[in-house]
Amino acid sequence: MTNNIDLADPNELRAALAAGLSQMYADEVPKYGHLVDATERVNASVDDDRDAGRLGTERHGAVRVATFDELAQLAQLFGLFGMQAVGFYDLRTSGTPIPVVSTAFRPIDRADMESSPFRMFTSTLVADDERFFAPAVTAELGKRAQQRQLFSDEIAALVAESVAAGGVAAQVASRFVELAIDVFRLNDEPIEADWYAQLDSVSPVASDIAAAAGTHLNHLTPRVADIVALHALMEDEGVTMIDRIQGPPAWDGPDVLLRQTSFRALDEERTFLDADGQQRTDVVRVRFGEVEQRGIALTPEGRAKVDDAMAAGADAADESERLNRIRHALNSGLPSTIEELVAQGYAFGRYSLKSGPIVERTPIEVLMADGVLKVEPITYEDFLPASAAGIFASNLAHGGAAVADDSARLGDADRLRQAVGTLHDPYALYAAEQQGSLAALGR
Ligand code: OOG
Ligand code: NI
Repeated sequence: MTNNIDLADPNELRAALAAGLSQMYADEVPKYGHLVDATERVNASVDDDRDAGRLGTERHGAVRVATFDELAQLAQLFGLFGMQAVGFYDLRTSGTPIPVVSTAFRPIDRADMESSPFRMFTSTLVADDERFFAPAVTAELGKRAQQRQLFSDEIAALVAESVAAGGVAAQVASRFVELAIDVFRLNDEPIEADWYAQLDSVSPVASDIAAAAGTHLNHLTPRVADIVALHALMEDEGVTMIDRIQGPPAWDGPDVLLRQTSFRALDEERTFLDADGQQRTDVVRVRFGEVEQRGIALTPEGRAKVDDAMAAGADAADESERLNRIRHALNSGLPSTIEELVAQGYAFGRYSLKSGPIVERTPIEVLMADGVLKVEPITYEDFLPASAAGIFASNLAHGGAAVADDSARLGDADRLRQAVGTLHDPYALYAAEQQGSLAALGR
């Protein structure tokens, strides 16, 4: 039997979700509106046509959940918006270990990304990691997780129906988007003060995630064409930014990977419930504003060069020294043109015909040298664990308890993979896109 219900286009659903979340976040965090406005001004003044068609609406969000079951629920929800899980990030292996593992939900096809460039960095608390949580705390986390509900009954039913139907019925699309946005709205149920404090002493990320009754958007990040200009503009306009721009700085070659910076977490009022039953208002600092600039996607070889360069800056005396060292290492470690980066296997590019025809069996190098083919950078659509850890850490009120062993626990990658169904490897996606561009030329 054929199913004749009319399904909504996931690209349109995703665009509506991104726009709705942006509106909601501007209401919740007024400085976000300022950031978006400043980003638009910088983008209008920068002469760079890379991804120009999508810069205005491009955002990534960040959310955090308490269990792998909750992650599985979000994977279903995001799947209906055309967003798949890509990449695994273990935030416990960083300078300031955070007790979460993460992935990013995003479109995996170029055309879908162009249509609506929205992604969600999604972190899951590893509640049974005994390096962070005493057994009693793990048990309590588990008990409370059973009781909390990310989804209202209405959206839970819509998700189940839609998954079964292979998409969201067009006639319920706007209600579905509205309810999905509500999943990420800050909820105002009072937070148990003692439980909050207990988690907070382990990590402020743990208390943010697991002491609340649901999840909420942690930040929403616009993409800017010149992050250095944006950082300076925000400071000029009276917004204190963190002092560092994370990620590989400008060098002789094209922008690579991802650069990010943020403004400090804002004091926000929350209602707490004391043990004696009294309610009081207190201030927390967990949400913030972040902005990013994206460059070319790198292969594992290119990535290793950048990681080495970043390490070369690690023990510099100050920020300008750090940037100089990294720049120097990048300039001496990598070729500086897109063509060479791609040809030498350091970066991913999209080949297209510049002036034909292609004589069969001519090697790519010759076609490039003869000006028959051209190559454009494939944009890095993912995240960087060191920057993510830096962004988490620079905005926390405190670092949490010290953890002696910050190695990865491999089993948790498998748990994350199981929760999301399919976990895509970012390198494989970029490589397939490059290969696809060559195949399309008939080679
Ligand atoms: C996520 C931090 C990481 C990024 O852009 O790297 C992140 C969080 O704070 O929940 O958003
Ligand atoms: Ni972010």
